[in-house]
Amino acid sequence: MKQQMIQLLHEAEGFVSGQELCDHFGVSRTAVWKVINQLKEEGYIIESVTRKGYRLLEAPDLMTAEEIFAARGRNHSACGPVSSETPTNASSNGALRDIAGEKLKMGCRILSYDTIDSTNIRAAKLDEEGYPSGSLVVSEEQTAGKGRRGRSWSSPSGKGIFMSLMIRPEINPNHASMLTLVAALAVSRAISRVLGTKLPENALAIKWPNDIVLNGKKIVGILTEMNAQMDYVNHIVIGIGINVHNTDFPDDIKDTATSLYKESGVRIKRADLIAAFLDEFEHDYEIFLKTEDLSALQKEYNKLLINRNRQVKVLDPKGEFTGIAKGIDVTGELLVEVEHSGEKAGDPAQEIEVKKISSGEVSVRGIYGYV
Ligand code: BT5
Repeated sequence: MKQQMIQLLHEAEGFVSGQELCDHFGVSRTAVWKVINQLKEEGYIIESVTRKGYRLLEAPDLMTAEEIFAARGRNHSACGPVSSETPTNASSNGALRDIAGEKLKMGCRILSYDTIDSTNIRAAKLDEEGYPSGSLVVSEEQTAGKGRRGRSWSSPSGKGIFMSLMIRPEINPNHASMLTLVAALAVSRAISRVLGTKLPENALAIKWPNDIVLNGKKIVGILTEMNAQMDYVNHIVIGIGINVHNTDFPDDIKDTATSLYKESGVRIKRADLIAAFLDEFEHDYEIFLKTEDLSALQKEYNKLLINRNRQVKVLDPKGEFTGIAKGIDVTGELLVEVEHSGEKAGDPAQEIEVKKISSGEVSVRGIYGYV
């Protein structure tokens, strides 16, 4: 009843009468009043006026299923029903896979935690528990937030968005790493949508392959993990960490990390950003599934690419080298132009080799500073 009450209050244009709520839920006025009080305790600001009823003035900054669905409802009427924590379809045998042309429902189930080790670890279990593709895990805090290759992700309580989306795409496992780039694009668009003109123009950029930077500092990290056989994807988890309200950071990242609040001065509602991400990702994922490459998204990604036409250092285990990053190709590999001098000094015949960098093996650093 609480969940539906939140939904009703969000959807109402003005007041909802006490009688309407009693009739809707088939309960007494006292029962309605009790739930309203419970919501007030959780931070909802609800006005109650005799003979008019109840009106939601402000919802708290919670990342619950109710708040995320309410936020989606405001800009995306085609969103599915309010989620429950209970899986409805106990199938992990491939019957429920994401196929191009079918209606995809990202965020169709939302599991929301106060604290968790890592949302990626939890989301990886959803498949065998029978949750549908598109289920989302969110947490206020992570005690063991993961970065790539054993690194960690700073995840203090209430400061950020820590979320993981479990999907079952019907794609070749070799194409899965491109989904990190699809997600990066969707997060960038979602941030632009929510903060709009509050951000300076061109302040938001992508550092290939998985960081989003704002004014040259990292605000988003993405960790995509796959469970697959040689030719078959069981499931993929896309984990996204976004620094939202942070005002300070641990020493080791204080020079390279920032938050949406620090850069814009605006305190957004995290549910709004999650809702915008789900809309954007649903859209781009559908496009990606059609071709299993980035042909339709490459241009937009390259526009946002901070490394583009800049000198980068490629930390390849086979040997470091520097070159000029030119952008991604349709498979998401970064094209880096490397200049080879001619045999003799002063030889004008310089050769330019274009190396393709795939995200699994190497990392790319700017020559000066973090980006
Ligand atoms: C990433 O790794 O950037 C991927 C981070 C993914 C985090 C999300 S949160 C939800 C989901 N659940 C998880 O357990 N993980 C995902 P990588 O490119 O390896 O970057 C990690 C590095 O970024 C660290 O070694 C630090 O230097 C830096 N870092 C750590 N926390 C940060 C933060 N909050 N903001 C900016 N930089 C950070």
